[in-house]
Amino acid sequence: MIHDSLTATLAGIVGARHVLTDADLKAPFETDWTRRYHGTARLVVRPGTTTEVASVLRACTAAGAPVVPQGGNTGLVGGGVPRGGEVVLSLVRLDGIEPVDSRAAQVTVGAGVTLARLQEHAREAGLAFGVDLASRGSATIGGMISTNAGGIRVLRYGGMRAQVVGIEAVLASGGVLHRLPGLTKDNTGYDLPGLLAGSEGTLAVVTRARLRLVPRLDHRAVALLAVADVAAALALVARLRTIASLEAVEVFFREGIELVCRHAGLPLPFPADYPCYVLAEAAGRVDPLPELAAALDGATFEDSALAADRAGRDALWAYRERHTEAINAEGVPHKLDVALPLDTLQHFAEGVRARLRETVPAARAILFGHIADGNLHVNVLGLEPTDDRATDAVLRFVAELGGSISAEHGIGVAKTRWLHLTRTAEEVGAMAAIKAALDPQQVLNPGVIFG
Ligand code: 2HG
Ligand code: ZN
Repeated sequence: MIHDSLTATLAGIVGARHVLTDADLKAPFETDWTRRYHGTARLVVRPGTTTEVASVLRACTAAGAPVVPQGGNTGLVGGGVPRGGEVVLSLVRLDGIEPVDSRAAQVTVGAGVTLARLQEHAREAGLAFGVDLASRGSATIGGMISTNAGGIRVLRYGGMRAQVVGIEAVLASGGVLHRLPGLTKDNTGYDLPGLLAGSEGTLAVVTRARLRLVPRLDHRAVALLAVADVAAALALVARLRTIASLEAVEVFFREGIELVCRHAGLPLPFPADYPCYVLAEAAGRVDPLPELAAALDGATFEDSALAADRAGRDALWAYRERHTEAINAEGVPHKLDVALPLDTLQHFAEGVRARLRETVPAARAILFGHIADGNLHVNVLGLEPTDDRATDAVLRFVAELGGSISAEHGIGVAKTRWLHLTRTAEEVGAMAAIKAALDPQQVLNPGVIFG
């Protein structure tokens, strides 16, 4: 129902059926995946072209209406859902995908293309995309760039920023930044695609991207290893780093695997249970299993399982990838996504549980993550959504150890209060100056990163 002049203007731009004002229709865009963050949107607008995005932003800026850009709504820090009264700008209709440029090993895709679709598109061309993560079916490329998503292959290919060769993005003014030529070498001033990657929708709205592709590696092998603790897991990481085919090394713990098994109805992988588990994947043009097995030969671990066939690999990955959904099924989690220097990781993994016990005895912590990147996901259950004591205790501990309060999920609205712990006043000031220059009226994602 068209009830105000902004609604009418936007309907004129994108068509009335792409402006959602009914509560039922807006609802899926208003709550994040964890259910912790939600707010009522003034309306949801779904443009279908870059020109429409530009017109929408121009209209919202003219009306002084704040805008929350949204991709697949798989973010975990509240940065993609309204806080209350904003326009939600959904990019999912920008789902065009161009043919793969095989000579350059690049492809240009719309912001609304899902990761799974991009992966399939690259695969058909004999190539692959370097980033992979569990929410591949819903996460969109625009959102992944805006949050500089990481995932399970960062150790081999880097995060999302490293895949971006060019970008098309719209400023709050409606101006379009168009850098899509796919030039591998382009040293002409500031790296705007690099700046927009990880800016969490606060500087511009990504509409299209030119992405780097990598060779498709069809032969894969996965090892699941039970170990005594994080120190033992890191000793395995050191061995695994010596093989060229290494693609992922993940970690999880007893309480996480028990929860996953209960939730998903899976058997425990080994006859006994263990404090800590490492999952490693190798991928190559020839079977990497011998190389993976050789790297582990003589290593210290309690038990192991290897799989090279698809079903076996998927079965081992399920223990890791189903953590997020299993935790969500237990309650509304407080999600902390931290990075630590590797030589502090053992101390952190032990100490964080002790700190939580002291600060909030009711809290239940489940840790897992990307061990080779020093990236642990600390999920805390058993707290009211507004209870920040666990977040405060954990993030202060991270800062003491020289880590980062967000490795890959971003600051969103969830971590703004703690940004100063690991970014200096000069750094935050420089970021705020860039924000003020590109979005002087604070239209784009207000409240995100800076609070
Ligand atoms: C993952 O690594 C994602 O699976 C989600 O980053 C982490 O649920 C989480 O905390
Ligand atoms: Zn992760």
